[in-house]
Amino acid sequence: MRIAVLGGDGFCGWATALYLSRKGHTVAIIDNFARRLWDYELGVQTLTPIRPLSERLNVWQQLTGQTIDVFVGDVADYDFLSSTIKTFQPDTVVHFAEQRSAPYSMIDHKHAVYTQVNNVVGTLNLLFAIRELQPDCHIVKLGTMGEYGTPNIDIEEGYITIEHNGRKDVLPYPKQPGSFYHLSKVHDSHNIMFTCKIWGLRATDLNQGVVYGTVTDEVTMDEALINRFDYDEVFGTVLNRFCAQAALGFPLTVYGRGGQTRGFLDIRDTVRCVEIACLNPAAPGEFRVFNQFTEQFSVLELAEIVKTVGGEMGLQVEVDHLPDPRVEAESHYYNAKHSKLVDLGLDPHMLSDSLVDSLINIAIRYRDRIDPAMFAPQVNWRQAHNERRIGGKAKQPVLVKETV
Ligand code: NAD
Ligand code: USQ
Repeated sequence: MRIAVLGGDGFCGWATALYLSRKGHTVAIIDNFARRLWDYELGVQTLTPIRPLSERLNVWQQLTGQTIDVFVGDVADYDFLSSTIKTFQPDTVVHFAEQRSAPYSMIDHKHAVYTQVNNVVGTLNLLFAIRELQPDCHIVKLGTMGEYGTPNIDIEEGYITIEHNGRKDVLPYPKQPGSFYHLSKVHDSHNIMFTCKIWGLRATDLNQGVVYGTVTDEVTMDEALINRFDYDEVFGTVLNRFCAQAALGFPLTVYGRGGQTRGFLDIRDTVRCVEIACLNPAAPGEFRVFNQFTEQFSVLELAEIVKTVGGEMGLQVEVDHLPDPRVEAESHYYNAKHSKLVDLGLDPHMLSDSLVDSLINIAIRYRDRIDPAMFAPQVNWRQAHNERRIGGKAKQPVLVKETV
């Protein structure tokens, strides 16, 4: 297949592009390096030293003989995106190219607006470009489990059957997102569903849980291919952060009571799930939703697991409870269905098999690069305007898009 990976320089996109290339697909990466700029803006860096994209791809070609085309530009720029689609003519587009941090979207007004414009306009552009230039192309879009929030009933895969006043229908599952970022994903889902209905586009929304780890078979082929491992308070996800904290002997930053429960998956399952979606495309006019995670844990359960396993490895791990900077339920019912990808062939990796090699050992290996100032949460959902403190000084983040 000809597969365009939008956001292919990012964490999920890089691992996916290499995986699909190694499987023999013709892959193109489309990215504007916004993610690298957000690191500069916030004064943070990935734990692992990632190389420039051109260097990564040269090494990939030398190792495998496979070429991955690159189109550098902004998906939210319609002329750029449509000319890229016209040139590459993909059978499938995998769309990762969004601002994906909930805390980033909650910094202040500018960051909320930027997140929603970047994400919603980028996806709208893709829908229009596919309709105009490549209408049979299958869109595989990265959504999030956070679109559903934490309702007090079971979470279904995209749709729920409702009986009301004696009548019955299958309706989109209700959405209760918890940040301006998560809201952008809901807006995307509605736009994609609408265009499948009116134009007959074919799309799969992968409502992905929190991804952990950094190791895939491809990125370990050479140090130059290493993937991101974010641990800072804005882009670092909870398990990566706990492992970086454990590696440095800092208490684990559990927000509130830690009863917040989420779906999680290994990065190796992300790439496999995307492959499964590509190989089993939605039908024309179909808007399909898969819940993409493998296990669910509460934040406190994760902290206890890291404490136990870290302790067995000789690390001193303590668990701290900080006031929750987010507005979220700190204990709640959570039971989300996730059988559709398994039915199509996903053989999940379990955290118990990944924690040491894909997380704790990586954190230990690069622990000299860890800056503990990045551990404290500084973006508070209750404030409309947040200042972040870097190196002891208050710093008002400057939106990179405005300064570049
Ligand atoms: P990431 O920030 O590492 O990668 C996103 C990539 O998209 C970056 O390389 C960035 O430069 C690029 N990008 C962003 N906006 C762009 C634009 N307008 N034009 C061109 N390129 C642009 O994020 P990630 O962790 O790889 O997440 C990828 C996708 O998966 C996101 O849509 C995210 O919402 C979703 N997702 C991620 C997780 C997770 O835990 N990482 C979980 C669920 C869903
Ligand atoms: N948390 C802590 N301590 C920390 C960091 C986080 O207790 O140091 C808690 C948060 O309060 C939250 C939970 O851990 O309850 C998850 O937070 P997270 O930062 O790991 O993940 P989240 O903000 O939900 O976002 C991440 C990705 C996002 C993706 C989402 C999937 O950044 O792109 O959409 O996971 S989901 O959570 O299913 O919506």
